[in-house]
Amino acid sequence: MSVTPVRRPHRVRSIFISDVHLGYRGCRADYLLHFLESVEARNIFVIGDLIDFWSLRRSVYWPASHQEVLRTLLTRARTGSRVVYIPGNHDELARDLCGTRYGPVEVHRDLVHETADGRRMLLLHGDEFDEDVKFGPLLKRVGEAAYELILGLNHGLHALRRRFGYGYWSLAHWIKHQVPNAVRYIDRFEEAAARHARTRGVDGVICGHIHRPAMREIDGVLYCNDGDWVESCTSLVEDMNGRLAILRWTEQSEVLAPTVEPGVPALEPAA
Ligand SMILES: [Mn+2]
Repeated sequence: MSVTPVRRPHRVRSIFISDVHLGYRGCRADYLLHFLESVEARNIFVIGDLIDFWSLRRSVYWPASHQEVLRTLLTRARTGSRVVYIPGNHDELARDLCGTRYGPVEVHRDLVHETADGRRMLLLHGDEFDEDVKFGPLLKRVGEAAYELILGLNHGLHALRRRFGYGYWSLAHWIKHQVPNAVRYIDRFEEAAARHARTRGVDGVICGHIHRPAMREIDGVLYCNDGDWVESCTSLVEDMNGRLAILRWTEQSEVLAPTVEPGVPALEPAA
């Protein structure tokens, strides 16, 4: 009997993922599963919107790959990784569990993580800042409707691109960069997050929520957003020396950031 050889995984200190949106049609569980198989991490931080209960309430969608993501995370927690779950707004039902454990998984409202090089990073989902960036209810509703539409288009476009052999490309991501209002929203969100980190006296913040991966310094605070697994297919990783980077993981994998830190994390094959 032949066994398919598995490439040895990369080894990192921590991975930070958020906005997986299991139960939502646009979730790229396939890329995420491949990422989780390829990377061995001491710490796995899941920073909100792991399960999209909003979408599940509208229609139940739960393919095997979505179940597999949960199974993989639980298996990692049982086999030596520290797995921390910080629920977001789409899975706020789970916020009742904050401060307790779900089996081998720690559940927190937010958490300070110290990197290998001693930086204290505040981990939270990011919907905490919705009030700071609000544009009013009408614009918010229009924005949400447009967003749904864009994700729908993105899904179709991706299927088409795949058929013709092109790699993943995010329409929603592209549009967010084109629309000035969206860009202003992103700026306001990032600034609010950095302000909050400063008042908490930490060196930086790691969040998700806006599906916009980023790593930049804002007034002396390191703002990191690990992105999402609907559009960007990104995670933040910390290497053994505490260096942080944003990885995109689709057919092609690439380092999107750092833009403020020298070097890229050393992705060492596991021994
Ligand atoms: Mn969210």
